[in-house]
Amino acid sequence: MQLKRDSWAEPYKIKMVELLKMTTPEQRRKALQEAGYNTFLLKSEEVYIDLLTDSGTSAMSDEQWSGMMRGDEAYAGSKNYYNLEKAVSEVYGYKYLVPTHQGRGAENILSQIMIKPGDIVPGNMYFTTTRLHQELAGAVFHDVIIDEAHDSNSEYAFKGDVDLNKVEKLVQEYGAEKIPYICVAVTVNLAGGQPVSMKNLKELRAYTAEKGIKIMLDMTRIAENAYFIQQKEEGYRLKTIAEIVKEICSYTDGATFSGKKDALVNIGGFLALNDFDKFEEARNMVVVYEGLHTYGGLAGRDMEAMAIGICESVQDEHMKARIGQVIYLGEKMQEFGIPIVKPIGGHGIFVDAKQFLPHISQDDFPAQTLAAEIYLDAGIRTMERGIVSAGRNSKGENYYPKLELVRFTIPRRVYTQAHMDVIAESTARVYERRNEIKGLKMVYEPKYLRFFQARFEQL
Ligand code: PM9
Repeated sequence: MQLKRDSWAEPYKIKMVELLKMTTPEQRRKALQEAGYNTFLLKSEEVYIDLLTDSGTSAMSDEQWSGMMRGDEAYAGSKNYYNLEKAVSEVYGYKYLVPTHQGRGAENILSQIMIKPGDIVPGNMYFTTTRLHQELAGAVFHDVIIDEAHDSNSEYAFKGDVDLNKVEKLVQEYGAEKIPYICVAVTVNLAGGQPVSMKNLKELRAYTAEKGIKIMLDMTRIAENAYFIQQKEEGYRLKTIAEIVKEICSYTDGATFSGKKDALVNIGGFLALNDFDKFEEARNMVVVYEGLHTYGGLAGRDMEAMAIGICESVQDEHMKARIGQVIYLGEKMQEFGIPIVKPIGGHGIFVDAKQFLPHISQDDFPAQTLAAEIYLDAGIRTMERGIVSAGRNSKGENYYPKLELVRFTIPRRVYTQAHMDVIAESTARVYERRNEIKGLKMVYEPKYLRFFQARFEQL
């Protein structure tokens, strides 16, 4: 079911602009070759519309920029840390805060303080950095998301939900004592920005409380998840995003957060916990990897901007425009017949490369190929979210994810409706010539998180 359409006009006006460079097809072909057909290796200057990620790419508000000027750059006890602590406690309700330079800094610390070698960590679909930190700490990740999440055509409203039967099976097989926590992401990035329902979270809380298993939230895009609950879940239509966000957190024991998404900042993250002993461990560990526990790798000004961004992220009118823009692009693409993940998710449009390029086998990287072709057409940069991102298992074998996607990620408060039109039209042009497109072969593969730095050549 699609969300009801009404105006999503932006609740802000534009005060400053950044000029973009337009390139010729020849320039783009050369740039792509030099980048080894990996959009991560393009120079930003070579890109016209940058949909690589919504991470650290949003536009800050005038309030956030003025907060930057109030940076208290003391080594210890900066007032901006206390402002951030207050925002995290008031907006999310967590008791203890450990700031980190970004999300994966928090994932590293959480994994190290919670996981013992041989443990099992269930999660509602893997995320690249999250799973890697769990594995480096000695755990094996198990996907417990509902089956619908792996089907790009399923219209189920809450494709991020955890399948409790899958969790119960793991408990039966390994024992609850082998499961330090369940990692629940809101929204689920690699499923297409798909939300988790409050009903599912409540059920999971009841189940884990009985078994003595903790729930750790990946709350990187929690406000977007809250918007879908408000719009689609019975009983939440009259609740504010802020109320829903707080309720989600109330069913969990702690969270990792990349402030670079929801919180509208270019850098920043944190680990939040409710258990004092675990907080003590984390607070001690942060000084090894990030910096003192009152800055965690961040400048005072970055903490201030994040504190303000957290409050802006849960404003209803902001979220309505944010998701409204994503839906606008998704509907435009559907008008052109372009196969996308349904329903339209929170932070971008995920084009189904298996359906777009059915003649290219997964071993020839259809999503990587499609991201390269999209760049060639008009200089739009997207990201592969398929077999390259999925990487290899502990035996060195490739994972073969069911979803082979190209993510058109929309930075917050950055692009206009006309940009969305250009993106859809460019993608439609590539769709028209899809039968001429050939796959890629990987010629360089880094050991960790290969999608960032791998290089390819055309077949
Ligand atoms: N997500 C994204 O583009 C950044 C680069 S890809 C690794 O989607 C979730 C759900 C994320 C996420 C980053 C992180 C890590 C954790 N969880 O990038 O370290 O989407 O701040 O956060 C990216 P950091």
